[in-house]
Amino acid sequence: MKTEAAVLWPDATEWNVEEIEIDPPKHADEVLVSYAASGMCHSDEHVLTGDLPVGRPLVGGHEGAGIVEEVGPGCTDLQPGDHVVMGFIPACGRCPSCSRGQSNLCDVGATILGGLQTDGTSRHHARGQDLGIFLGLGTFSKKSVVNVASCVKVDENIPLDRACLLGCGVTTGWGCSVYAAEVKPGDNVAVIGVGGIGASAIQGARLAGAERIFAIDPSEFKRDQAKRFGATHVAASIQDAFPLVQEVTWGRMANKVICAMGVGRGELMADIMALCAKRGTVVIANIHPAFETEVRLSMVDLTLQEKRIVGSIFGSANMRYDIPKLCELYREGQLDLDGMVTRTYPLEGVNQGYQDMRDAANVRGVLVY
Ligand code: CXF
Ligand code: ZN
Repeated sequence: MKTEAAVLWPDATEWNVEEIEIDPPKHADEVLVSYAASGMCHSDEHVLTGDLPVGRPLVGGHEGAGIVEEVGPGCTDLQPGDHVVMGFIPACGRCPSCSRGQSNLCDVGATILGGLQTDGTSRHHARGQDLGIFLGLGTFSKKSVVNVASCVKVDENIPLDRACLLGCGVTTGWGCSVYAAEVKPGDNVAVIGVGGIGASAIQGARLAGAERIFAIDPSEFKRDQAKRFGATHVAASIQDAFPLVQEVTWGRMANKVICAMGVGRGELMADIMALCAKRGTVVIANIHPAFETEVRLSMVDLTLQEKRIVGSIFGSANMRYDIPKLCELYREGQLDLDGMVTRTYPLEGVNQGYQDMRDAANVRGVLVY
């Protein structure tokens, strides 16, 4: 069947929206999903810039939600009509990581990252070539064939153009505060970068009972947005944040620091660590350039003050538990997804959406199909 998708071709510097051909689901673990919406996460931009080296041609997008249209032969996990949010890392439920309750590190994720189906073939084609689908999803397409391990069934009453954010940014940010940083009531928390992840980390810190939340972003618009999600203090830079955090916490600094700026830079680490309290935790949720190996860091600071640096992917969350839970928090008015969506675009507006992200005009842009 034919559908429309935003494709990244070799050497291209922007997304090309065009007609592509999709095969039907071939195996019992494959389903055809008609996407309703896709968030525009920074990671797709990292693919475009090469900070995340992923093979091309590639259908972009990995923050989607939609309705199952067709299931593969023998599939019993899902049925046509089911509403699903796509987890950007599949959770097979059987591998050692899933069995241990760490489905964000699922082994199937490694096979799907390259953008093919688990049997190593492709269901997506254009211009006589096979197409990869980013993270096994390709949500910058109106339809896609995906693995059941990537799908989380959700209640039909959650709007899909909001639920899509749970497939990456919101669960990542919320989980960074709640799981990776383990924010406790009364903690002082600093969140660096107020995009989709940062805005959600602020909400997670608020829900976990943080006393003060410092949001750090050079954009005035984003600093203003941060306040609506629960930030108590704002600063335009890490350097500006230092005296502020120092003064407000009587020199004790932030118990938890969450790095959520679009692209991390190793040379900033020493200044980031200076924001962190004794026995505090710095969570690295953002992407650094794939080949960066150098970091400016005082190692003695780690020993003498017992500071910790923790990496986190997908907020260290378990999507089959956390995505339905976040749907409930949204329904109960405790998680603000509506405020996260600054602007929606049609699929053809994908390049405009990313330009708006570069211009810091979006907390999150969403493509609505
Ligand atoms: C990223 C993390 C690195 C691999 C690609 C996806 N996370 C979400 O945007
Ligand atoms: Zn993402």
